Amino acid sequence: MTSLALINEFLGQPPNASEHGYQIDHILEFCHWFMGTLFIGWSLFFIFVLIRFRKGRHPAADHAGVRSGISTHLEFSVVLIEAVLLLGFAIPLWAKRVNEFPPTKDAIVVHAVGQQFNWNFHLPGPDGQFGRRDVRFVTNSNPLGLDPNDPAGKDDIVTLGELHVPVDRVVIVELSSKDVIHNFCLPHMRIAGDAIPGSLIPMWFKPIRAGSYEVVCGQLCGLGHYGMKGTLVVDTPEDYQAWLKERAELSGTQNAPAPGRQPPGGAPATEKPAAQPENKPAAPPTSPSPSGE
Ligand SMILES: [Cu+2]
Repeated sequence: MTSLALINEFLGQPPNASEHGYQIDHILEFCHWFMGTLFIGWSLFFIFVLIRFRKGRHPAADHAGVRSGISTHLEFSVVLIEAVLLLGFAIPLWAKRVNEFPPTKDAIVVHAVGQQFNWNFHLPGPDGQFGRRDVRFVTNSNPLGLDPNDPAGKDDIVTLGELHVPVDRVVIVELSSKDVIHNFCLPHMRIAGDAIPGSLIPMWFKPIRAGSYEVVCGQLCGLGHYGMKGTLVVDTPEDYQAWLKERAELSGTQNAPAPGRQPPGGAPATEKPAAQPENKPAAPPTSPSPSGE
């Protein structure tokens, strides 16, 4: 399926790194070829009509119009192809993404919280339980408002701008936002989802290639939107365990670890400033974290 990358590549689509991505690429590729063919076909037809029905040849209008059925057949074929694309490919693929979530016990579950203009990531730590979050506890050093009195949150891992996941494991990202609507977009994983204040919106993907990938905000969210980028590092299982261990040790020494540290064995990532703008969210940041994952 990688040989499909012709128009996609030409239009700047980055190489796919997720399990389901080739299906998205397949539809994009087909749609681009189909639309290109239609564009050329209709353009040629338009030019033909301009010449064929010019005033010099037809001084008086012909009110009977077209007598052949070719155009009807052509238009019906276009409608048919579009219906097959929509009903046969696009809707089933979408339904699969949103309805058929893999079981959380086999997945890496992560919370991604958008804020102007950064991505925060919250991992449950060794106990597998997300600590409670409350807007009352939000400070510069505790950007997600982790409750210091909740034992489940003691080992939680919070990072700014950089998320590590292991390769070949399903990742479920639960999205929310501290201020305005953002969009958590992973172009290489062919997936994106809105991050909305007060909501917890899940999305999932399975990375199949280790490497360092861009996380962007896909929703115009303010003046600094252009800079709202992060890094998704897809590690080998060994590197991932080493990173988890390092972060767990860090979270044992401080409640919310300073962001932007270079992980061992991780791919290079942009250093993010530790200081964040003081953000008093207008809405509660998220609903309480779901437990038991
Ligand atoms: Cu944003």
